[in-house]
Amino acid sequence: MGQQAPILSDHLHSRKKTIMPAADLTQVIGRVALAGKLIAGEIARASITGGLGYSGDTNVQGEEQKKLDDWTNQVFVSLFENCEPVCSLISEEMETPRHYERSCHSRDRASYAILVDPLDGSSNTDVNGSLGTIFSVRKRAPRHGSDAKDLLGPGSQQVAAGYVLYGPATQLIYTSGAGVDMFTFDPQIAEFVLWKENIRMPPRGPYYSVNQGNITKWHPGAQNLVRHLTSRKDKTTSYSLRYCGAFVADFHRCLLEGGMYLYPGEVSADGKSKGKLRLMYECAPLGMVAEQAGGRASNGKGRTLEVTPKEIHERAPVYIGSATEVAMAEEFRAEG
Ligand code: FDP
Repeated sequence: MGQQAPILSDHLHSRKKTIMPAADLTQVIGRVALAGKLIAGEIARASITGGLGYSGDTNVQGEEQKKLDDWTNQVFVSLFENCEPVCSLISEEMETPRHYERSCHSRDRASYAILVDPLDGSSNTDVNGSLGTIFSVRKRAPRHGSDAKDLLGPGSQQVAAGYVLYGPATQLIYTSGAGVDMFTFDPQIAEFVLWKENIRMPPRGPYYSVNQGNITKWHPGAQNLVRHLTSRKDKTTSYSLRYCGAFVADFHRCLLEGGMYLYPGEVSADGKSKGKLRLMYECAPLGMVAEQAGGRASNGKGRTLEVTPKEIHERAPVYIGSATEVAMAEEFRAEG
């Protein structure tokens, strides 16, 4: 038998140079991993337990909720109820933050907020497509209240971020400022096992991922960018389209094989360009992962991690992936 790769908890205990102290990191990522295991199990069985389809409710963004959106959100609500030092949970599925007063620390130990999209790509639930969970961790200000005011800073303030991908295998990817590490869930031992350490994203890639059916709704810069990527004049304009419909799954391909995921702003009747993805718990966390792996994330005009949100559910356009393709997107965006 060869040498066994470390399991997630052993790996976390041994981490040095991360932004969060190892003890806090271990607790928070450990809880996310537990959520990932529970969610992976529920998704796998949902078609035989009646767990698919719509719940009949709408979320804070006015989108129809799937039963699994609600179920996965409840997993985070209950798992973080007793997870010192996390004292606030912000979720795509909840209008206001959930505050756990007893987990607040003010003097001896930092407290944190976790921001999540519990089920990314939920249009894929009923067709057995890839899904994800995205998370971001931010340190709370020393005298914070139960609201989220102190958390409305740029994504560069994140102290950890990552995602769980529910595909043919369940994988957990995280960063806490010391590179990006990737774990695969081994159902035989019910543990996440280290697969790749300090992943580097290729500086350019062969793929772009976008809902191209929306092309006529985008601003001209994004339309021209996609025309350029597919103009097939030479190697640098001959990209292949891959689109899963789940940000996590499409980003994961960029991380491993290079390329770019984009969700440009759609131009509304009043001439304003509005994104779909949420800045604080979708774009910023994957932006941190991208940068830690040598890639980039931009809103088309500048670095995603420098955008200061005005509210927790704010949306943003996003161009994320290999440095070459994101720089190209910014050039086209600058022209229109
Ligand atoms: P979903 O609404 O299904 O949760 O951010 C949400 C997201 O999925 C991304 O995961 C995905 O890439 C995108 O929206 C899909 O949107 P379109 O249906 O417009 O392609």
